[in-house]
Amino acid sequence: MALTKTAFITGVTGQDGAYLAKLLLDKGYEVHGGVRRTSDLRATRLEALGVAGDVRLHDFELGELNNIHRILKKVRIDEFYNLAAQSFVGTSWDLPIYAGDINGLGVARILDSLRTLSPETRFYQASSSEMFGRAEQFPQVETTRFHPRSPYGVAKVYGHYITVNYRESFGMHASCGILFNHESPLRGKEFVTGKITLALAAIAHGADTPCVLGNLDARRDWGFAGDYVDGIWRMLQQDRADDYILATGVTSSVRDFVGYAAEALGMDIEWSGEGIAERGVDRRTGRTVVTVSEEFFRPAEVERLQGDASKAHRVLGWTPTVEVRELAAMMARHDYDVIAARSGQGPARS
Ligand code: NAP
Ligand code: F7E
Repeated sequence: MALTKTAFITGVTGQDGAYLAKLLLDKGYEVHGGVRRTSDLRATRLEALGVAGDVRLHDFELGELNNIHRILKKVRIDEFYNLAAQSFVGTSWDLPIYAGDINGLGVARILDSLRTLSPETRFYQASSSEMFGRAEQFPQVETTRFHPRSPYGVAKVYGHYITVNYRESFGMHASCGILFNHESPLRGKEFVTGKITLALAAIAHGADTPCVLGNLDARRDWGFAGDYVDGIWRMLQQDRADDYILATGVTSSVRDFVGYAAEALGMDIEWSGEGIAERGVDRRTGRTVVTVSEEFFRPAEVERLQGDASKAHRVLGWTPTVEVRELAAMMARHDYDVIAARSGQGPARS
């Protein structure tokens, strides 16, 4: 009989942390997770997936080396997944030093602690397509040159290369997943997809406040978080550690995503105007659904991302199962149903 494997997830209260915890529990792992004392979400997403009582939670702040040491001395860990980060790109311009500390140096803290206290533990680092930034190659592959455009992206490049360096220097089983945007009903509402689906769902329920957005032309390769955590797990099951892109290969604009979410809620958006004068109106009701404000533009933008996950398909046998239109509909209907449940109404129309 196979022994139960033990996993530790930093960022277990986040979107990916919750999906990964569920996946590992379903596979029979003993799952431990790090939670910030300051976290007011604590187990909300774990509760949404029905696994809150099954994850062993530990106080964990990635800025504190002693927190990592304490965990490694207390728990024998087979697989360590580092998902914790200051993950919202927009905020990283306000917190550049913090983003560097947590997203960059935090990775070095874990790797060096593992090297000293638990060198056999397999390690996963949550690298990001934001590292490609102003990409010169389409679609992006693992070897595409990085040109990050935000303090978040710069810090993730450090986290990426320190992981590669510990693998090459000390033979550690340390892998990086370069993940393109992945979303779900559990996505934070500060990210553009969650912001759009919540605002449109509220409008479908009669709210008269439009969704105010920034750059509608930005293009992203959006996939479903549930698919991506399966790819993450597969990376740590390989004999040899390596780096892999996870992406759908399809790029869509923010404007496209609005259209897909609107369609799922029975709206039909007509766009008019340009720049900050652009707006989206629902043809069926004449209501303004989207307006644009400079407030949501970034000091430097990543205009377009599109990933090539051929290596993950070939080596890991990984394929995404949810395309962007379906993803937008899943999120919009979920938000519609949550609002309906709060106000005692029925479920979303299809
Ligand atoms: P998320 O929902 O924002 O979750 C981030 C997690 O990190 C939360 O659990 C948060 O805890 C925790 N955290 C933040 N600062 C911390 C600190 N100083 N110490 C300990 N924990 C801390 O992010 P996600 O979407 O699940 O993403 C997971 C990881 O993948 C992140 O590293 C992100 O940068 C990376 N990534 C995400 C995407 C994507 O599209 N989702 C794509 C590429 C890479 P609280 O609950 O206390 O805030
Ligand atoms: O922005 C544009 C914005 O904040 C997407 C994180 O998970 O994925 C995520 O980072 C695009 C950008 O995600 C609004 O300018 C327009 O071009 O949803 P986002 P992100 O910055 O791509 C990567 C891979 C990560 O690693 C990160 O952790 O949408 N946009 N208007 C807007 N974005 C926001 N948030 N709000 C707007 O109103």
